[in-house]
Amino acid sequence: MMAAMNSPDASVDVHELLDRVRRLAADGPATIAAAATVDELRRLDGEFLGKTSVMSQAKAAMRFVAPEDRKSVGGLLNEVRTALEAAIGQRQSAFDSDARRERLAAEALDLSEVMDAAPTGHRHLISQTREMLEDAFVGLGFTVAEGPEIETDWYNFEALNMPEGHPARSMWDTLYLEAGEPESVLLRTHTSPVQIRTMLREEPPIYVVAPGRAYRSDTADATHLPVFSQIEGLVIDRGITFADLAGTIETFVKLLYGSERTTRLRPSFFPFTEPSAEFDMSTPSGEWVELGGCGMVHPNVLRAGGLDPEEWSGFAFGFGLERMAMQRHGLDDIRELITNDVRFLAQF
Ligand code: FA5
Repeated sequence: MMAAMNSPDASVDVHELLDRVRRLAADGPATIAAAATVDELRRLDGEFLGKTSVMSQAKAAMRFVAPEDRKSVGGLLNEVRTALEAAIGQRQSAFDSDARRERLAAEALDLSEVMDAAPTGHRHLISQTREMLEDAFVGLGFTVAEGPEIETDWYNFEALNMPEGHPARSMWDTLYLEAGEPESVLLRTHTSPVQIRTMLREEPPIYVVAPGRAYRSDTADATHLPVFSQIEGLVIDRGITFADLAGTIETFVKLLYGSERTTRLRPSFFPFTEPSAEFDMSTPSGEWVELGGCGMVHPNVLRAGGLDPEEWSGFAFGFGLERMAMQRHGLDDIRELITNDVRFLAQF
């Protein structure tokens, strides 16, 4: 295409220079594409296009090219330069995107380790205690019943042999709800209303436990919470005696706490049981701790539950789950169970 004129400057061999430009045009892009590092690319950039490069020398030698050939020689030089620059640009952007990918990979939060190490959580101690008790009683042939936390006065008091104005109602500091007749709807003060609900729903023989929350306007202290959990037990069958009650309590305490523990019953009073007792459990230090109340189901309660006291007899018990958990784990303040301090809860 072009013919360089003979150079008047013997030191510049334009032909040879253009040959080198052509060789560069042929090999340069592949060499650039093969540059392994940014530094190598920079070096090639200098070598191919820098001040002392063949391309710069060729450009400087344009003055030795015959004027009629300058256009084509100039075109060639432009073409080659453009091709080399494009190759360098391409390689550079490949390096840039590699670097970006690496940086993103380095900055990415690898949560897999954290996830592996993160605790998955577990049931709250009160839930664990409830489930353990349910399992123990199911193992003794009981079923698990439930009742509502919002109750009527009838289920919570009246059907349990505490008619309106009965002084025993003051045993429980009741939280009433503003619904219906004044003082007719309340937060149940114990799980005993489930006794009535179960008798009205099921035919005897009845062997149920009913765990659940109870509410009292008690001020929280080391052994009391205004919202706490109880588990109620009710057995109705023919010929049930106080000895069955004592035996059942002894059995589940040994099941839950170990065979070295024993129980005792102390006379007490509940309007819905007659006779009534409070039951205590022995501790390793030889003391007794109160777990709950119990007794033989009062005839009036059987009647409220639609049963004939001449035909059926039974016993009932109710005790506090938090107190039970405290005993099992040696806790001295019931409030720790509800403050939701993970450091405390994680221990169980
Ligand atoms: C009752 O609630 C009777 N319903 C128990 C019962 C059932 C007797 C069936 C006879 C037949 P009492 O108020 O004593 O009884 O409560 C029983 C247990 O609940 C207590 O022994 C205690 O373990 C727990 N408890 C009572 N009040 C609280 C409270 N404020 N905080 C935590 N636990 C409590």
